[in-house]
Amino acid sequence: MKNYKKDLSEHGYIILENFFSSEEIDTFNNIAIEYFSDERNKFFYHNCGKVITNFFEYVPELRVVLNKKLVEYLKGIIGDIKYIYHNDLSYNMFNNWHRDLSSDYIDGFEDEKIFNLAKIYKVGIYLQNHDLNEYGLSVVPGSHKEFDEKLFKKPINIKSNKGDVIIFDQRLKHKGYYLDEDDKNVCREIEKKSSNIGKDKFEYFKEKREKEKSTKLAIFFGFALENNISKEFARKTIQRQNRQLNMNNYIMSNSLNSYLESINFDKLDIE
Ligand SMILES: O=C(O)CCC(=O)C(=O)O
Repeated sequence: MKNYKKDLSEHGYIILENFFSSEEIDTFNNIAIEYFSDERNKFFYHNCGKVITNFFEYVPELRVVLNKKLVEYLKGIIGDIKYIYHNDLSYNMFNNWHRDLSSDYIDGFEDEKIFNLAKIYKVGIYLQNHDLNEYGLSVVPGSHKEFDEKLFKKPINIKSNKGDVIIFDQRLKHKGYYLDEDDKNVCREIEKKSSNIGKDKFEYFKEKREKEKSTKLAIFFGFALENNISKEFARKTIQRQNRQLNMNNYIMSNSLNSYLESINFDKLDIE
């Protein structure tokens, strides 16, 4: 029997294997591809991919990835967690090494005392297998407890399967698939020549990834235990998502609000 609570606290991440069926993931994958294929839908270009932040609002068909069973599991492992508005769906996005929590989102995060108080987590769901490639999530185990990056252990690449749900502490150092030197050269050329850099990079890598059979769709969403750090993170997340989606403010729709109530997932009170 796995001890998820202990593993999450020790290593900074856990994997709920086969949480969704392969058929469910294929359905999510089709919904995501269809959403991104329609230029009228809200999304933006980022790190060579297409991304929609706050997708629980704009792609309601995908709300089911956050369901009652998952919320119960997460509460059982972590405690009285709250919805913190942080969620994105991405298509072929690159991501180099980073922690999700930084002084951009939390004042004073360069202070080790504040770092140690963070109780913010993330769910990652990849909509394809990553058992035979390195395009899924890589992490530095234990780095969520290590303020000083000089003391990090060796990174590992997680071999996830369709249906697995990855949960990690947002202080954990992690990355997705990143550009190699050839890719970076292509990007530089596009940057020199293109009048629509984001779109042209996306189209170039889309074709390349289709040929290599490495098309990647991924879903990520945050949640947290209630404290002032989580509140600040949620407030800044809403501001960032508004900026990314060219919106002045965000008021949750009644339908998302009712959905969260139906799965017993309270929103973090950020007033
Ligand atoms: O793109 C990935 O696989 C990793 C995503 C990631 O790094 C993030 O959501 O912070």
